Amino acid sequence: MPDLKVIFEDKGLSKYEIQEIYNVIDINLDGAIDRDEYDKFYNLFLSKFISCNPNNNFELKLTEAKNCFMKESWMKRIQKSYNDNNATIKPIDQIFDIMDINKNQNINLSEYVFARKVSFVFRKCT
Ligand SMILES: [Ca+2]
Ligand SMILES: [Ca+2]
Repeated sequence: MPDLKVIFEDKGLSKYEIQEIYNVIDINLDGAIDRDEYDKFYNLFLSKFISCNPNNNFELKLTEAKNCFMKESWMKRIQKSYNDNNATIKPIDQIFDIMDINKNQNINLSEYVFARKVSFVFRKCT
């Protein structure tokens, strides 16, 4: 199994961001990442993030996020409601801005995982 801490540090994530990601991966909260936890994280988060990020620098620029998210059914639904109402603002720009917590015009893995986690929690509330 890859040493995620080393990989994440190499990709420029801070200790705090790495810890936040670990808290998501470590489902049983025993402080260690086992193969099952890693596989779940990979399938739910990492594989998607990597596929959105062809140059593998672990940061999605707006154009990369657009190319990726606009293919998703959830994004198409949001876009359709804006189109139906002749809105001039672009929802992808707003979503990108919300996901880009530190406003550096890139979405890193930590920001991506946080947004996915929050959207999942809200979906469970409804
Ligand atoms: Ca664990
Ligand atoms: Ca950012």
